Amino acid sequence: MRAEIVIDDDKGNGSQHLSGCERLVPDDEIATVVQILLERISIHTRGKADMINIRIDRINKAKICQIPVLKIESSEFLTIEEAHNNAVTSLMEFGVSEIAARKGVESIKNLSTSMRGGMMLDAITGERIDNLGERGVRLSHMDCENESAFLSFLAKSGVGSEKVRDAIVLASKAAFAKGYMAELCWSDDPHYITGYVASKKIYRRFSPMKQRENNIGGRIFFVETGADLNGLIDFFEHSPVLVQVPRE
Ligand code: WAQ
Ligand code: MG
Repeated sequence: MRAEIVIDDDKGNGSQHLSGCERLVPDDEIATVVQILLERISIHTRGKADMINIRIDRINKAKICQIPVLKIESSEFLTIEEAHNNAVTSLMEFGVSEIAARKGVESIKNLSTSMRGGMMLDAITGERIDNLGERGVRLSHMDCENESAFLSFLAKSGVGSEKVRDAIVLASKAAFAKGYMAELCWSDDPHYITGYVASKKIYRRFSPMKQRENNIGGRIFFVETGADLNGLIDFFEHSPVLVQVPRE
């Protein structure tokens, strides 16, 4: 089953989406995870939410794909500019052209308000290729296969928050898609300044990617030229995946 919680601060007309999270679990764990997600959301919003949506869907178990987690690396820089330049270098190492990588950074920097999803850019030209406007593409139907094994894998990699957990699950799912080349992200949370660049194999964290108190963040998915865009979006939005960590 898939349990999803979405919170809005405007009685649900959707314009001010605050946050959301989801889990893919067997039937008998639904009640427990809904409780966990509710607790998590009340910590995040400190009672600010006007509307909380809980949605539970049945997932066809046979359609669930088990995929490997990305390898985690972290690096810190003195300035945002230095972090951005190194993020661009990593994107180039992962097959993105310099022009496209720089356009990616600028596209997030130039947002006047955060999107709910991410933009898809051609990895060579840097042109935006989705037509999903201000919403962007939103990945869902993803979770880690084994929560405690996943958390100990994160701890061993020197990371640990819910934010990182979610970002690594998302980036690992994205990286498994046909036509995907790389991803660039930083958070819209005003207190969170670490971002990352991901490839098909690596999740590389960079800090600082933005100024503290800045509440604009975003995601860019760099796509191979000529990829099946609709297939890619369909995989992102609908294919259920569970992310596996290496065996001890
Ligand atoms: N699918 C696609 N894009 C999304 C999704 C989604 N499910 N959720 C958020 N986004 C986009 C959207 O444009 C947000 O504004 C932006 O990403 C940032 O979202 O290793 O917390 O949830 O220390 O604020 C990365 C670093 C944290 C973690 C990312 O993103 C680490 C984060 P946020
Ligand atoms: Mg956020």
